[in-house]
Amino acid sequence: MAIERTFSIIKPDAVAKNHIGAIYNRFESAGLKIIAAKMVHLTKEQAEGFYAEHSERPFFGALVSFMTSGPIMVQVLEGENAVLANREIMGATNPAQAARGTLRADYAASIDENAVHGSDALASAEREIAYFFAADELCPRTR
Ligand code: RTP
Ligand code: MG
Repeated sequence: MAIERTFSIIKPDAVAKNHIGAIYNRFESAGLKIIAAKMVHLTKEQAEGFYAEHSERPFFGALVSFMTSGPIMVQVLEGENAVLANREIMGATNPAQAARGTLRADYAASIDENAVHGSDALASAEREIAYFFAADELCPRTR
């Protein structure tokens, strides 16, 4: 098993509903370690840059508007197969299709306001981590 790092966001809906602690508990219970974290309120430019791959999609404007509607928590998770492990903890993009016990089944109201983001591959994880964190802000565990 490979130790990986992935990038995670607790989106404005879940922050507003006070679910930060419950969501961190899911990560830690699954063996993922939080090695960097901060709260930020994205500007329009920051949200557009982060989701640039979706800029031609019909939902892009709504996505940017939602992601700038309030503060978010951004974090780096480290652990065995962290990219896929976090995607499994999150559940499907549309909470109506998310498996029972996943974050989106439990905390997301709709496909537009779906509680969490997680990198979908190692390459996007590297890019997304670097978008929000300087290298010296990561605190790998030594114990
Ligand atoms: P995320 O990037 O936020 O972790 O979500 P994801 O990989 O599961 O989904 P992705 O395809 O990357 O889409 C990014 C976000 O855009 C919104 N979306 N809306 N209305 C729609 O059809 C639609 N499709 C996607 C969702 O908020 C999704 O999380
Ligand atoms: Mg995605």
